[in-house]
Amino acid sequence: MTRWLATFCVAILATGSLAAQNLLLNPSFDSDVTDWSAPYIDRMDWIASDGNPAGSGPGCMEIAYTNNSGGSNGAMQYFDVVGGTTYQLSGWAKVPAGSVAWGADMWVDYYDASDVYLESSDTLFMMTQDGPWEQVSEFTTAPAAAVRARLRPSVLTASSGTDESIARWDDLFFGTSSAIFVDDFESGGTSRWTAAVP
Ligand SMILES: [Ca+2]
Repeated sequence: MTRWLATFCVAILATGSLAAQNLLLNPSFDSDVTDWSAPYIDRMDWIASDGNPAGSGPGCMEIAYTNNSGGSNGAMQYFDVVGGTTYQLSGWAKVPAGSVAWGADMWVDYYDASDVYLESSDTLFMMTQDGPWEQVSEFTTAPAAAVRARLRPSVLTASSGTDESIARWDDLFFGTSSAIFVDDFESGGTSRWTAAVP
């Protein structure tokens, strides 16, 4: 066992191949919101300092939408994916003071080689207004025909009215997760782990 573990650790150090690759550009918003677009919301702004929830620089993205309907809308970024692959998406979100939003949610839309829409995956997060940063994490599997995806970090708007529903996002990740450790304990469960000696 000791020899196996030592060999394994050397292999990791030698290759670094277990590091997860983030398919997103500018996922940490440390200096701006470059590489993200927001054609369907009222504004997308860079906030210089609102803590650093996951260890990146303090900059984050703020999105706002005023056509409140209880639905969601947000910023977006396109990138290539491999059909049939299971990806992990994660990020940190909050609803800042002054926002009427119910929360935040993250959408992934998949497209085929002809740029035809295939399907979406939605992850919904209810959050406390003027609350702390909260980490969100989910898995999603690209349809077999998918070659491209669109990630949409969004704000879940209030049910009605035209006050700003605002959410902030930071430290986004979309990519293949670690080949070995697929449970970061976000669910509160420990079912993937064992304390017994094999
Ligand atoms: Ca940041």
